[in-house]
Amino acid sequence: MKFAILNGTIIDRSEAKVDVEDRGYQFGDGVYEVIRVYNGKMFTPEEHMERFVKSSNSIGISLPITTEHITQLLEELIDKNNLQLGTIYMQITRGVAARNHAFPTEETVPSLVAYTKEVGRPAESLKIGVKTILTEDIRWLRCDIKSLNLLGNLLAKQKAAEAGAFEAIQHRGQDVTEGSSSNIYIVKNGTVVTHQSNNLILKGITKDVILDLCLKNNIPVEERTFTLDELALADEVFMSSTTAEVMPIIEIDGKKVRAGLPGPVTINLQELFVKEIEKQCGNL
Ligand code: PSZ
Repeated sequence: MKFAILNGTIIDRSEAKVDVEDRGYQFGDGVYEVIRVYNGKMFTPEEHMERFVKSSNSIGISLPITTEHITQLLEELIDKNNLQLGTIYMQITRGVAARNHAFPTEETVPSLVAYTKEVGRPAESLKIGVKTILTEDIRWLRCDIKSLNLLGNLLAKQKAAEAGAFEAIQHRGQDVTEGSSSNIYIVKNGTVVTHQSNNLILKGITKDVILDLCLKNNIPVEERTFTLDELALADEVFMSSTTAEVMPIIEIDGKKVRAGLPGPVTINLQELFVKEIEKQCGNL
């Protein structure tokens, strides 16, 4: 039997249901997190918890229980579900109330849900890299909030899927922002370049780890906007996310990057990233 967390209690997964008037269901009025689990241990849990609080506070939802309590419940959930390698999905919504755009009264209790999923590492893709497509970024202007409203991201990812690609790289006019569910990097003359963390992208936890690894290993980094032209002329391109880790990009809109092979800086960062995982969660 599998378990899930519903409003502070661990219950049978199949009993974890919310009302049709939950504001998450009707409006996408909530925020979420996806946390990686390796060897039954969460990777960067504090960082995810901090972003969860930040996202949720930015839309005026306060967590009904402390982050320490949530973390403890998540650890218990991993245990009860015998999760070794996978993810935790966690979301909070403004709760259940009669449908109305304006926020409900103070007494409305937020709905907090979490469950686990077994997910392997994308070993083959990490080795050979993935194909991507380009698409205009049509999302709203608060992409820094990890909101449940993902329609723009879904449409982008679907376009990629239909083209047989792994990810869609989004751009606002000439400026590259981020993937549909990842951050995007180019490497030029040994320097790693990625969009600065502002309202136009999600501040990836994986991105933070990668930038920290660059700093500690004397790999030059620039956090700034880069253009489609720079992307086309890059020596290497890669993406990052909680499940994709440091993923080489070998094709963009049918054009090969570096003759279709992952580059040395990308491979170096992959190795450093694995060491960081092993430091926190034990050998892979
Ligand atoms: O399983 C998956 O496919 C996942 S788990 C997390 C993501 C995908 N993506 C998170 C994400 C995102 O949705 C957007 C729009 N930008 C960047 C990221 C990367 O964030 P982290 O590194 O925190 O996962």
